[in-house]
Amino acid sequence: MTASASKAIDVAVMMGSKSDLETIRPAVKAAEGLGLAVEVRVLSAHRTPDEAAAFVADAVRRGVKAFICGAGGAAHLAGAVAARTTRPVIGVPINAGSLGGFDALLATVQMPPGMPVATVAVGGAENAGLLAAQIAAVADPELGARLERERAARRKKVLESDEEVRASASSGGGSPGTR
Ligand code: C2R
Repeated sequence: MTASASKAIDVAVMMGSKSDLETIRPAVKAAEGLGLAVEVRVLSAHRTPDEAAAFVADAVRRGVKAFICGAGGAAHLAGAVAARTTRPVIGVPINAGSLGGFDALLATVQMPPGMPVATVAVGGAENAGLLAAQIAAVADPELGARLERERAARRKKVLESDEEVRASASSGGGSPGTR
């Protein structure tokens, strides 16, 4: 067992293939940016079912607060993880083929009663990271405060854009930032 294998984890990020990595990366960035301990694994319900199940048990033992599972096509990973734990599972459907991610969306979101998977948009990894942090924040007021600051920063950005667009529109100029 490596040293990292026994460390505490807040969020476990799993993906069905290394080809999903770039799509899932914003989940890792969002969760780590909020100070959470994240472990990232390539594990498949189809191709490595035993290793995936073993990791779920290990992550639970290490205190994981939420799982994020990204997969494309016949995306069963989130459901397979949900079947093995009552910790919250967030599914990220990934556009990995000819159906634009609609296949993965349906496979992830259409869980049977009793096995919930909180499904974000196709490719919505950033929201998955934020949602995992919101789940963890229920028992962590400091994390909750960091999330409030993150929201406030987003709000400020939109209001600045609004200001900029209104100023350029009223001066009859072209699109802001292009002049
Ligand atoms: P490859 O690029 O490795 O052929 O994988 C992966 O998430 C990926 O998007 C193609 C797609 O297959 C998906 N995959 C799943 C699962 N394992 C791999 N949907 C699973 O367990 O659900």
